[in-house]
Amino acid sequence: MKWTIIALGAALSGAAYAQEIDLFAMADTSRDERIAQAEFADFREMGWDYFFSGQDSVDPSHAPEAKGLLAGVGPDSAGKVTHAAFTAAAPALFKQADKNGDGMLNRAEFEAVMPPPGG
Ligand SMILES: [Ca+2]
Repeated sequence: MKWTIIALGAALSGAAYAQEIDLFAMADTSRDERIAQAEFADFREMGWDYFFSGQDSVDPSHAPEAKGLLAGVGPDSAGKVTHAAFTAAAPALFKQADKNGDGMLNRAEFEAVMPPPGG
């Protein structure tokens, strides 16, 4: 798990050596070539753990490397994104990403919201 989180963080932050990391494959823990809502939620939590391990809230303006991960999560009155709000946003973000409405994300749907590094 630790190395998965490190690789994920590298990929999400666009590190040069992460160009070949397949985020879809990382998120697809059941290896069925589609992302269930629970897999999507787990993947997001891994991202939070990588960037903000142990933090209850973050200031998005101080975390440009995690911009994609925090997209779609509204900040609180202090301008911070809380972990609770981040987690709570997952079902709605999943639904938005599920363009064909089949309850799963295929590769194209997933990569539209979690673009591969450099892609
Ligand atoms: Ca779908």
